[in-house]
Amino acid sequence: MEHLSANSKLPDSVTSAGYAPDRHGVGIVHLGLGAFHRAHQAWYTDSAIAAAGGNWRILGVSLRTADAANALNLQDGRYCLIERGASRDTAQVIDALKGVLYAPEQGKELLAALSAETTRIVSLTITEKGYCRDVATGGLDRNNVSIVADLAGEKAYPVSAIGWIVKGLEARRAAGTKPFTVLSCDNLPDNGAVLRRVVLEFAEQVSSELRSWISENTSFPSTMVDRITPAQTTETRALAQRLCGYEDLAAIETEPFSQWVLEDNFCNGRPLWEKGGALFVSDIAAYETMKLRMLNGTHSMLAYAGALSDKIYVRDVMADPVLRSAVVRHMKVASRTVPPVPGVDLDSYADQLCTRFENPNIAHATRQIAMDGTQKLPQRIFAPAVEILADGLAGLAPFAFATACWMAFVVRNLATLSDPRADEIRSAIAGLQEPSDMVKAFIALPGLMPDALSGSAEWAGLVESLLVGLFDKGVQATSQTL
Ligand code: CS2
Repeated sequence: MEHLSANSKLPDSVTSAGYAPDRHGVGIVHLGLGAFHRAHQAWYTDSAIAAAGGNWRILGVSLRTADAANALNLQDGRYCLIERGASRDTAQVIDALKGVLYAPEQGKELLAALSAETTRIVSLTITEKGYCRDVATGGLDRNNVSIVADLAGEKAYPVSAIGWIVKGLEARRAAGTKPFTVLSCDNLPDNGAVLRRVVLEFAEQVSSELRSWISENTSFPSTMVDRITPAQTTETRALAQRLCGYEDLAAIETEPFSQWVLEDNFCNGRPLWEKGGALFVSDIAAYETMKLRMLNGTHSMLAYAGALSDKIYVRDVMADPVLRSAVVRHMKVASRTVPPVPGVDLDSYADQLCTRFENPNIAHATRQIAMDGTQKLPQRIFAPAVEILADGLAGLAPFAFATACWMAFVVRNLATLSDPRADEIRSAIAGLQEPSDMVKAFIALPGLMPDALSGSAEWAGLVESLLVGLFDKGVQATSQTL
């Protein structure tokens, strides 16, 4: 079977944005070319170029594995994005991606791309752990192995995304080239400020002049990104083949819903993403809080509760009446911590989230969401729990339930845990038998929980009684005690 490429003749049922890709140069370098970027920012960029033109195609960068680069380069950067609604699938071929560099082997090319005057934005989807933050300070983690290696200049080129951004900006400063905007598209509150801080702290280690130059000339807008996008599977590829008639190793499936809210603070121009439906606002904090606490917080809770009760996908969790009511309960209490969001009714938002989670055609694995709990729970679960606690104890139980489910999941999956703090957790938990000791050990993990929770006897007691329930009676019975 022939693979998808620039020359492919697509069936009428497959759409494309309709511009001539070769007439548009690259303006964006994107670090972290996973499924999410291909379903989200690349799709918006495709619409923006089609509607308003501009040299805004994307050069993708894979920092860790070569698979996406190999697949996409074979296909001239093209891939099929399949929108899976509850009742129908639609396919679109995306032309925004010019090609992909595999950073560990193409350092020279990547540095050239980051230095090029034509590169005006460097965007990132590197997941929470990619920011290499120190859990205690929120600044750069100087003990992170990639950061240590990059600061010591051990290799010819950086390994971390942060190291690459600073290297690119350093080269631009030296050459007298305007900086690029650095655009975080990860699920972190105030993601622009988080990124700015780690970049500046890294740059300070290079020289304080570089730090000041970045601080004065580069912008780091915050963004809220949303589109549920499962990891690619063999079924995704088979579906793409059926819909577009070509083999597509880079195909992605996603839901119809999509949202992108950005601060309009770009130091070197930007695509007209609003033509693709993005929303530019002066302050995105409320949107971010809503999404992180109502969507992602509930996602984490249902991922652990679901994995503990052998539910493979989010939709399977939603099909279980007890777990579905836990989902509704969690969203409701989380919504109490969300400030007013312009034009959004939080009850309708919650209803819409349930429909999205129930989508029968989205196979979003609970185990995918369950990864990296130590990186996700602080902003999704612990931050709103602190606000609820400040108002009295009522309403705290759903957050304690989510936390206990995470702990039970970790205990059950200790040997295979996928989390950057897995080794530390294993040594803290190993050999413990009593739930009370486990809860103490989890709470004692440095920097994991805010002091208001780690110092609260009520919180520890609530989490412990729920953890005992999970071990003794299981997820459903314990959830029903809330
Ligand atoms: C999920 C998110 O894996 C996870 O942790 O909660 O990836 C979620 O699907 C997206 O943020 C939806 O926009």
